[in-house]
Amino acid sequence: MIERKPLPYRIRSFEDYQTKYAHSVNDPEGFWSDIAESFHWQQKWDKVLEWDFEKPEVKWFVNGKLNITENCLDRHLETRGNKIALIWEPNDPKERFERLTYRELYNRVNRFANVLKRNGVGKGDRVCIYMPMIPDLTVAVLACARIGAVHSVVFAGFSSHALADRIIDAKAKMVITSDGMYRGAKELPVKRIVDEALERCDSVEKVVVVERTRWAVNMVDGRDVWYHDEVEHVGDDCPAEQMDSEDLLFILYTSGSTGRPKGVVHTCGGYMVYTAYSFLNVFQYEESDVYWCTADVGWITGHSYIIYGPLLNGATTMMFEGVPTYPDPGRFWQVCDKYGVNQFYTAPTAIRALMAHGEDHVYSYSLNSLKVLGTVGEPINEEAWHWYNIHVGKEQCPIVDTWWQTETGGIMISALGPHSPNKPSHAGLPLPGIQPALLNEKGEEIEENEQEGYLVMKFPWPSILRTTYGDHERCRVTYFSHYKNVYFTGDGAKRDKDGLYRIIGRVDDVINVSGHRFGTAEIENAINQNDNVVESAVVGYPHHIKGQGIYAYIILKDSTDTIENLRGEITETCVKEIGPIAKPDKIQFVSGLPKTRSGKIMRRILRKVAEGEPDKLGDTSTLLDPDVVEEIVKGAQ
Ligand code: 7RM
Repeated sequence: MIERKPLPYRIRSFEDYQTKYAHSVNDPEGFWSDIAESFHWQQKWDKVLEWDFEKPEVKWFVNGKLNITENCLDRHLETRGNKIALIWEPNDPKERFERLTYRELYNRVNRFANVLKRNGVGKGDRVCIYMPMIPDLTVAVLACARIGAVHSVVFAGFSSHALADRIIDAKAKMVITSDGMYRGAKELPVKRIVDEALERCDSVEKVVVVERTRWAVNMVDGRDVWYHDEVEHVGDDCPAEQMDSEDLLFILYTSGSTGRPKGVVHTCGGYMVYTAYSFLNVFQYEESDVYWCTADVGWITGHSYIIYGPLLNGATTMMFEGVPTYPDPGRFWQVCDKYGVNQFYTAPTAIRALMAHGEDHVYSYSLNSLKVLGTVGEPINEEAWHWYNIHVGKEQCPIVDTWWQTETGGIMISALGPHSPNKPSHAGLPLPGIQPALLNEKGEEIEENEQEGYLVMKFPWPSILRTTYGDHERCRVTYFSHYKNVYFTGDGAKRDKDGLYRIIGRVDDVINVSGHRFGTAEIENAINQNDNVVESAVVGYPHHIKGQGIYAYIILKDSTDTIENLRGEITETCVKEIGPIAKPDKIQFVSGLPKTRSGKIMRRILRKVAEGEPDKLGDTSTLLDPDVVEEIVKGAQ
């Protein structure tokens, strides 16, 4: 067997971390070019970095040519051809699981890529992928990357309306989907949702349908094709398209503080280098390990740490179709034992949900294979951190609390396995190459520790977003205009005496429900679609499982319907406009909203009421109608 080269970017100790961190700040270009050298480039870059946060414009590995799938697949064939690349665990534990070697995955990606071409997709075309967590989802993503098509994966929990919005914004030429899907005890008519969405989408010419549930579905003549029919007509090999380092790799929609989700754009070279580097170091993956991230590929975590990061390192990565509590709350741990999982990466909301079911479900399994535990998506409270550490990790596994965003492409602040400090509820230190800072209200940097401020990044890293699709100005305004010459994260954070970061949460109108981001304006828009609604205001409030819950204050039109009916109708409107994940947890009908004289809703007041602290409303003297506050406090749930 040909020897597998040790990866040059592995960090092996805290001392190593400190040396590399210093190097990354003193000579960022030298630091990143050393790492980038270990990938396969069809043509080397001329320049490591060009950047200007004013415009904003960031270019990494300028004029470098590559294809990320050659780095995920082709280059492993010689040394890892028979190694398992992907393990798939179905929703139903009684259904057969799947394992694909690197060679098998390579073959499937090539054939899928040829099906895309056969159906008119080429370099630069946008392809929307709306699918359950099955191996073909990963194959479809990589097939797009293989031919240079830009993938836009939409989480299959989004409604047909939300899907249509995303297809229209990206002007997608094709949709890849499945007949149906299973998720826990639920079944979802995926293809029907696509059909509904496409009533509004002119750009889509073809729909490729992958079989999952074998349900009868409607196939539109000339538009819809079955994958299993198409694949009969294509060859086994598909050459990897040559991509410029800065060509688009994918778009992923995420919510911001305005009503419309934005298409975060990532490009080929920088995203490849950063996801590979961060995966290896945060999880301290070793060659024969089995790694499992429980996220859905529909979110950035799935893109970077189910697909790209692991495969770039030749790792064995798992995909799980189901949910943590099906058929029982021991499912995660049963699956860990079944495959001997070494690194396990999940969300605090899942940990809290399982915590509520008690430790017995954990104790039924050995969990002896676990080495590193990870969390992502929201702050992890200390209670959940300790539960995870004691009952799952048996106090033997470092917990990597990974802070990052759709926009950052990869993990920014986190422990590196056991090699850097690990403290409950603290993400910890920045990875080498990442230069965070805290700013005060005036935008001045806070140099001291034990201080709190707005979290920003002072220097670009390879997987920083490049733009928001079709609207560069929006990217500039959202991330680069609040404070000069930095990237603004939208989060508040605190630094402890040792410089470890603790993320406090969003400082904008974004709420984080079970690790899913929503703009309050986005949910308000949905609620306002209901004919009975005059106006609404949405805020987040602390929720014991979801982290934050959705609290909606709603002004109704005169109606003969009962309040309970209206409550149900409005909830249904949210499901229709966004999806079941956007259902309000609490709805309070009010006669007015607290507004300033200029007509702005004072959310601070609504937040305090929702948090159950009506005695801490602060100054209400600038309100147009102070009486309305009294009514709201009285009517609060
Ligand atoms: C990866 C992801 C991003 C927002 C981010 C934070 C919050 C994420 C953590 C966290 C505290 C963490 N992308 N967030 N990770 N807060 N500790 N470890 O979640 O774009 O969907 O969300 O999530 O507020 O800005 S995301």
